Amino acid sequence: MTTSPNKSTIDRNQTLTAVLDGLMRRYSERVPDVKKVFDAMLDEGIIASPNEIENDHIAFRTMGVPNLGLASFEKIFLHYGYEKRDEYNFTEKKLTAYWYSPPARLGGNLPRIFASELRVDELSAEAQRIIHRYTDTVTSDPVDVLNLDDAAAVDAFLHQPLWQTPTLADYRALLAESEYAAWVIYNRYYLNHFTISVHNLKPSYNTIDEFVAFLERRGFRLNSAGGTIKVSPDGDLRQASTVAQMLDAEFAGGEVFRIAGSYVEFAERRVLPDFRHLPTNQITRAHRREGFETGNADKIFESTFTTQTGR
Ligand code: OOG
Ligand code: NI
Repeated sequence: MTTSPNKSTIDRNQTLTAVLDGLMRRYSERVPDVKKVFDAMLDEGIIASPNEIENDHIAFRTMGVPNLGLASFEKIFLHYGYEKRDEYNFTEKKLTAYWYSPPARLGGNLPRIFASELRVDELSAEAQRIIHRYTDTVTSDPVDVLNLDDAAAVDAFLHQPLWQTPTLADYRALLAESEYAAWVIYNRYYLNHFTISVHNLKPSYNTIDEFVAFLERRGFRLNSAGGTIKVSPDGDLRQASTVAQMLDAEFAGGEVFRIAGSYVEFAERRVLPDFRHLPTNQITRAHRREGFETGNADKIFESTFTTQTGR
């Protein structure tokens, strides 16, 4: 008996890698801070090439309506072998999120996925009407007719309009009630952020405090909601993020308005107490704090909110 992977597993690995590369490419084009962070890290001698950076996780936002939302979106990454893990609830923001662990078969160093969904039925009748005006044109789950083994098709799907371009009036009405709703109605499945694993950088930059100090010295504007560094109650997941890039967005009828796009996140996952005796060169992802933290995430969402972008 051989245990070598069958052809379809190899194909899926390649498709997943191509899909992730496509997401990163378009995201880097849209978010100048990505290159600016890489350039600052190169200039400081933290890295010799951006390829050395470990991507801790990527994040997506969805509208919780029939045929869309997490139930539809997650099918893409479950197909490539991601596994659905813990649920997180954000009562005030009316959001549900899950994280997905990457398939171990590729060495286990692929990004985790954090995906969230707006509980549209908890919004005001007016906001629900606005959202449904766009999303009701999606009358069957678009992922069901997508060939998930075709990387180019998946890449196109993730970057295509799922519904009509909103009017500026609708965008503003949503913004007043749910900044998340406004973000998704315009940005859809565009990558919301990627995340630099700070703990795997070289000493003097491998804690979030040191890395944030470096970013601030270099003039990056960081999300201050709940404090610049968000710390989980166990102390082992520490996160910070930039304030979202502003984009000149064209709305239906040609009106242009500056809106929040995507941002960059930084995460330090500390070694779990049981493994702190291990020598550094034996530490892998399995020895570090896993998953996410509701209290941290609640504030990181605000990286795209007017309270941060308008500071
Ligand atoms: C996600 C915010 C939460 C994290 O790492 O906890 C998050 C978002 O802004 O969509 O990224
Ligand atoms: Ni994140």
